[in-house]
Order: sequence, then C-alpha cells, then structure tokens
Amino acid sequence: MTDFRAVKAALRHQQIELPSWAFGNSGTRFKVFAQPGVPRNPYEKLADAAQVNLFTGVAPSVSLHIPWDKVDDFADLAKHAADLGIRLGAINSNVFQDDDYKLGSVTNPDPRVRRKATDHLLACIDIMDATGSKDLKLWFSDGTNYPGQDDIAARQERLAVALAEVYERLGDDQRFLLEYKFFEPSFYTMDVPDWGTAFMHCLPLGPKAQVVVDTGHHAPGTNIEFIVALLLRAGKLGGFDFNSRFYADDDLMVGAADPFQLFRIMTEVRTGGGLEPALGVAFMLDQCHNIEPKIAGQIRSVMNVQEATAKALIIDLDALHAAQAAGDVLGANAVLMDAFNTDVRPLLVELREEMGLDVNPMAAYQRSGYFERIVAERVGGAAAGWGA
Ligand code: PSV
Ligand code: MN
Repeated sequence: MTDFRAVKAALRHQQIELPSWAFGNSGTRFKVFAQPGVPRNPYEKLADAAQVNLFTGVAPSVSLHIPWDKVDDFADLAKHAADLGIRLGAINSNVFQDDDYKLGSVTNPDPRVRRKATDHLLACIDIMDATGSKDLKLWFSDGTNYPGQDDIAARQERLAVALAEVYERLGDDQRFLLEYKFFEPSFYTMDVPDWGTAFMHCLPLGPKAQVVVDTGHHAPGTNIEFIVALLLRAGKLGGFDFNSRFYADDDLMVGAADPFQLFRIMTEVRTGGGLEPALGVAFMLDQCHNIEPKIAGQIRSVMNVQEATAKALIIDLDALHAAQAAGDVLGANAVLMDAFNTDVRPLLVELREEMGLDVNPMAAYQRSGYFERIVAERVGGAAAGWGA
C-alpha cells in the first residue's frame, strides 16, 4: 500500500537546482535567437531563478558557471541570492573556452596549459569558499580527434594528477562531481567518456569525489537507470545534470523527450535510497531554452522532475518485491507500469496546497506579470548568454 503522506514528504524534500545559464540566450552553432527580458548579469539571472522557486517551491538553489558568472564579490552575490529566498549551488568550472585548451586542459600535452587549467579549478574552490557552495562540477572537453594524436594512457595519467590536486584542496564539507560525456567536442576519444572512467578516477581519491550523470551524455539506447543503480550502490552518485535528448547532447527540457526514461531513472534513485537528503544526490538541471521562454521552461522542467519522482514514489514496493521474489515477470512489470500510468497531477495539486503554493505554478507565473516587467525594464546592456 502506498503511504501518500510519505510520498508528499519526500516530494517536499527533493530540491531541484537550476542552472544560471538556462536564463541567458542560447542556441546552436547555427543561430542564437535573442529573447526579450534576458538577464544582463548574474544578479538578474538569480532574480529569474527565484521566480521558478517562488512558484514551484522546490528549486531553492542555482548552479553558477565560471567565468560566465564571475562577479567582483561572490559573498555579495550569495547575499543577493539569500535576499531572494534562494542560495548558490554547485560551481561549474569552465576549461573549454580558451584558445589554450585546443588540445585539452588538464590533459594537454603542454605542462603550462595543464597548470593554467588546474589553477582555474582551484580558483573555483576559492569561489565555493566565498559562496558557501558544496559542489564543484568538473566537466572536461579534453580528448583527441585522430588516432595517434596523443597518448591515451598518458592523458589519463595527467587527468589523475590534476584531480588529485583538486581533491586535496577541497574543504571538509566540499566535494567534486566528475561529469562524463561520450563525444563532443572531441570526436575520436574523450578523456572522460563514460561513467566507468569517471568512477575509476573518483574511487582511489575518496568520498569527496563522486560522479555526476548528465542524462544527455550517453550513446543512444544506453540504459541510464542501470548506471544510476550501480553508482548509488557504490556510494558514488553525486548527482544529475538533467536534460532531454533526441539525438545527442540536445539539452532540451528534462522529461520532454522520454518521460518513461526519467521515471525509470527516478525509480532507481528511490529504491537505491537516493531521495534521502542525507545521501546528498544533487538534482540539477543542465538545459538551454533556445526557442521557448526561459523562466517558464525552467518551471516546466522542475514540474517534469517532480512528476517523474512522484510516479517513482507511488510504486507499491511490497507488491513489486513479492512479484519479483515469486518470479512473476508480468506481475512485477505491471506494478511498475501501474505507477507510471497513474496521473499524479492531483497528488501534486494537494502537495502545492499544503505548501501554500498556487496549484498551477505555470499559470501563476504567467499571471504574475514578472515576464512583462523584465521585458520593459531590461533595456540596454548586453544580454547574458551560454558562453558569454
Ligand atoms: C557539457 O556538455 C555540459 O554538460 C557541462 O555540464 C557543461 O558545464 C555544460 O554542459 C555547459 O552547458
Ligand atoms: Mn552537464
């Protein structure tokens, strides 16, 4: 029997972190379509993110990307966040947008470039100290395009050296989350292409090194929930970068392309204990809203994660385990599908009423007039953007 009070309690505790870059202009290499009212600086990005939290009630933190979100005074930015009722979350390092990094950052054959890249990662931890952020997200575009271009094993060694230095610098309550991606921008080898490579690098370093699963970073057909189950079992699932993909790293709204996959992932998270706040699994979004409005796009994404989580939480685990133990293949599958096919929106309406929220976050945001206000106010200045 499903305990709906427990389901709602778990949903209240799940916090979904928003990416600052989702509020800036973004696009493809073909065209960035500018949108009206887009933030001009990190302070305005936080103001927009606070709206998402205001209406959903479960998105109280924002990931920053450095140097995109570089400000003179990070403590002041953290105070601004607090004034808006939110906080600064993970710090994302960026060692992929400098000419020096053409042949790699921490795995570059040139020791000068490796030093520069590692120094950036250490500087990100300085920022974490100022913002109170607990997580450093590491993603490396490093890799090669051609067989023979560089020594694959030597690059792994350089990576291990850099990660060890970063690990050493972490404070007691800080950790790094190592992100993998199977291709792009490197096409022959990526230095961290998959969860196994990330796991291998994290394992010897210790508990403050964990893996982050970006749902868009796998080959088509990859069973992501299997990876999630394994990482959770090993205590190495640091968190998610949620987004949807149809083809490659599309960065579309989470749950838009394949809500069933998102449900399967959240099912493994639930059964593996990953919804317990103590486990520290970070539920982050890593998305771009190229053609849809950005704040509304984030609200939709948060609601999609919530719906998938709710469906995972209403699975009748007693019935599932009984069917599994009895070898009842169809019965076990039916328990899962019953949960997936349940309309959880009435449950979420109840939850929002109990949380003092409008039952329809999207409609409430659209009624609020915030969008019209920023369009009128944010005139002049340079709009923020992915890569800006
Ligand atoms: C790389 O594709 C990535 O997923 C990393 O998380 C970056 O920090 C982010 O995208 C930038 O959008
Ligand atoms: Mn990512």
